[in-house]
Amino acid sequence: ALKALIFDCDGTLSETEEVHRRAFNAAFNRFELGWSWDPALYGKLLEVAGGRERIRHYVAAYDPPGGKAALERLDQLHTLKTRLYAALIDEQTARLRIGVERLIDEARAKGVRLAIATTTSQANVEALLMATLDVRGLESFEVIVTGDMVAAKKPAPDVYLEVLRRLKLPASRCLVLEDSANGLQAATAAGIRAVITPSAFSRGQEFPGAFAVLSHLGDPFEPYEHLGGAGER
Ligand code: XBP
Ligand code: MG
Repeated sequence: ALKALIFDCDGTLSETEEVHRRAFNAAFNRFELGWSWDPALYGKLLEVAGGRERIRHYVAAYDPPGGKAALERLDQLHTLKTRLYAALIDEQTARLRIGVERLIDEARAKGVRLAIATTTSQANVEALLMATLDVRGLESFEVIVTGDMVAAKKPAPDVYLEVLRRLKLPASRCLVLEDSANGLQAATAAGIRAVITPSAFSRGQEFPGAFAVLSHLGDPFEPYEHLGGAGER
């Protein structure tokens, strides 16, 4: 039987990638870099997981002005981005994606264990859980493994393997919920089945080998076709 659900954070629990994008731009602004990542560019940059890694990749691939100086202050730049992200999460009243809260509550009621495997930091996960579910959010997830706890970030399987190790469960007893091709690759490499709910930034991607691809985790719509199409949406 299914023993645990393992959630990705960004894009899966909530549409946080847009908040990350704004936090990156605000940090670039404060550092007077004159850089701005528009949604189209950010969609491409998301191929590289991890904020620091993403900035490094941007400098290497796009050679923007001030790139070298920015890399010398990469830690400060990314720390500021994390602070700005937390502030945005708090003030913008972040919301969980459709069906997420119900799934968390139903899993807990049935004794299915809950974990998070993410590239982002513990501080960012906690900011989101507190802003959306308050203490219940923090209490619901038994294990939270973040990118800085392991050697390699997604699409490497490390975060998922570490979650399995901490839960003391085999991959076959778990199900992953992910939003991106990178995340799917990580889960698959760890041997865990993954249900994909594409997010605003990953909607165009392909998800080879996904257990299922659903537009969201909400309740299935009960069709009323046999009653003449009433209730269609
Ligand atoms: C999410 C990410 C993260 C965030 C930025 O990947 O790629 O890097 O965009 O987070 P996933 P940090 O949802 O697959 O875990 O700046 O905190 O690294
Ligand atoms: Mg994600």
